Amino acid sequence: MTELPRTFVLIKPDAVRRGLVGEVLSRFERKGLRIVALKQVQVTPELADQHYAEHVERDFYPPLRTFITSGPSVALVLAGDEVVETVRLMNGATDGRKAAPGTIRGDLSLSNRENLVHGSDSAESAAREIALWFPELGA
Ligand code: RTP
Ligand code: MG
Repeated sequence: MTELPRTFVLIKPDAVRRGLVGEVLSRFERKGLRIVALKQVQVTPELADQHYAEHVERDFYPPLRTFITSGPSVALVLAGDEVVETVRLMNGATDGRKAAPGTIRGDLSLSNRENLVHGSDSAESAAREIALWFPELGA
């Protein structure tokens, strides 16, 4: 039997501050996705730089780094059929002001930066991010 695909999700510091961890987790659970791993993490600037390697040279990166290290986050690995695509659909567009109603960002965020959740954007990104955030899970 082949294993279900996995993705990496970060529930960002704004969601933790606003008491929305349960709301976000509940949406993924009710969808039928399985929580493979979950932990609270204080993101360091070094981990932020590794996670957002594709963005470190961008103008928006310095404030993004300040935000993502501003308090605890909750990191998780989810498994399910087409989980990478499903989580991206459920998260919604990057900018909460433009994200569709019914999505996590569309329902709960009004910000382009403080947008509550991260989801890996491809199977390759998921593999890289799971190895970075959950080395204890092994290869
Ligand atoms: P994520 O990586 O967090 O799942 O979000 P995404 O794919 O929808 O967006 P991405 O382009 O990868 O951007 C990563 C995160 O950077 C912040 N951001 N700020 N112009 C800005 O101020 C700006 N653009 C992006 C957001 O927190 C975004 O989720
Ligand atoms: Mg992204």
